Amino acid sequence: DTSQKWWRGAVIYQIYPRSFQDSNGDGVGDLVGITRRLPYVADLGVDAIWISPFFTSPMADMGYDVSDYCDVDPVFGVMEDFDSLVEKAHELGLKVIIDQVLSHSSDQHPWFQQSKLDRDNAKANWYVWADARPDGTPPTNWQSVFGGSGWAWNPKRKQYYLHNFLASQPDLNFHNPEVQDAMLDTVRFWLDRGVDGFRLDTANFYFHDKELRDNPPLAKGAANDVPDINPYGYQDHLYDKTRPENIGFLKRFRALLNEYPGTASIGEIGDGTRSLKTMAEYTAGNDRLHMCYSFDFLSPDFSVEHFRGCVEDFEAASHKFSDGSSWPCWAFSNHDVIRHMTRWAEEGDHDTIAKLAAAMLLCLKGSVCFYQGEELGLTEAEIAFEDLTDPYGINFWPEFKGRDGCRTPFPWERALAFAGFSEVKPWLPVPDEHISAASDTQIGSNGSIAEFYRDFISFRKSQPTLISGDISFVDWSPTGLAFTREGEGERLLCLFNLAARAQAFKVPKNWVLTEFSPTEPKGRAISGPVELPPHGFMVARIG
Ligand code: TEU
Repeated sequence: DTSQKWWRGAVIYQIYPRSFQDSNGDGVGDLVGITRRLPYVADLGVDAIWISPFFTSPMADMGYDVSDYCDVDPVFGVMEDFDSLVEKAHELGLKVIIDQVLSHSSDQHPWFQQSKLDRDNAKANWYVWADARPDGTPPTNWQSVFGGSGWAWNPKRKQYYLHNFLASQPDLNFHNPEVQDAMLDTVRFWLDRGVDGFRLDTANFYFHDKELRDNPPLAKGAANDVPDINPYGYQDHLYDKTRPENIGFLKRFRALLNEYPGTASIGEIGDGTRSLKTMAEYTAGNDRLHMCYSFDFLSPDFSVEHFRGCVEDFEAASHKFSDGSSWPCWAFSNHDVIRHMTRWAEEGDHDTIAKLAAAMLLCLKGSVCFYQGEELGLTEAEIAFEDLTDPYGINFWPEFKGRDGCRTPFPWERALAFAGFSEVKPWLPVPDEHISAASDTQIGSNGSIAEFYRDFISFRKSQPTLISGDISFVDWSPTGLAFTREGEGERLLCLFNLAARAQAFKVPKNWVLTEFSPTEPKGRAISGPVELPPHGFMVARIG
């Protein structure tokens, strides 16, 4: 049934609930606000929304620290608001994906509150507790992604507990089957409320090495997925994540989803140079995750070599772990990284680069996640130290400024206070340059970035080959990305000029090209070299 495979090739729009739309005048976005803005999202032509966590939370990590997995945090509304959101989304033909943070909870969660009391209470083994080494230091050298040791001391139990992120995000012990069951119960809770899928936060962090072996060092300069100043990046994470036991849990998770036909999952995989391999492995066959997404295209690297290398590595791994049917979900921006318009800022016209990036993402094989505001071409906001809320940024300031700069409120209407996000001063400022890019200045305006997103999304939808056709790269130039998409007796050529100067693509002798760029289908036959303007692109049919 193809309707149940909606996720394969889907365009998913990520909503960061704190910053989408405030409806009750407290300066923080909420579920009612999201529901109000769903028609805008549906009009973009996307298939699904992914909403970052809105569950009960002390918000130490802005909701990625959950203290009740089965309720809505008051700042975002009440359960009925979520039910209305799902109803409205479905009415508009949008699937709803929620963000499950199963790997760790908040330290305020009743499970942890009990677990930390002593070594033999009913929840004593629900988290990862271990004795100090003889000299009192933590049991392993494992680091926290957010800085410092991954272990925190609890004076009452006289033991350390593991936290891969903040100390207030203790790591749940998935070696304990009761924990797995409890987490799957929370998944079922939301399935019963009608959600269509899950984005699984840190899906490769569920298990740790039971023997508590130290991570070996990673060679300096080797690729890592955290800021360079962070010691976390200089370990080879063999033992604190991506453990073999994980697959067993993913299978249990998938079996549960299979009871609810038409649901889907996306695992977030941060695994350094191994991410692409892990993504392919976790989505191989039909009994694990549906899709995975890595940080590879969330990096500052905007080179042909990088894009090509990542896709080729993924495809190779996909053929190793399955018949080539592993499924990626690519993203250029999200709530954790500098917006790609700033990350990839280079010489050239802002709007042209924004459109080039959108076209590239939508021509790749796989599904796609957009992050709210990228359809407006938003850049990273500059946030003063005093306004920072992200502990990750506060820890590493000023070398790393944290994640607030991509989390600022969505600019809706240029003429309204706070761009229509809220009637009061929002939790983070709305930068001036975002106000002038507000959605009301772009929607309906010919040639705008937002209209381009809309056109290209519908173009992609009309071309099944762009969604699931095989991808293979064609040599062009160090700044020219060229690949073909092939399927169902059809072959498309996709060309992207990543350079700020024009360059020509020499069409191989035996190819006859018909240009069919999305916004103005020209249907014109091409002979001789294809001349692409600075940051230009083209999709053509190969005859
Ligand atoms: O992110 C996982 C993760 O590893 C990120 O911390 C990433 O390394 C970093 O942001 C890159 O700059 C997920 C969520 O997306 C993030 O918001 C949470 O803080 C984190 O998990 C902990 O739950």
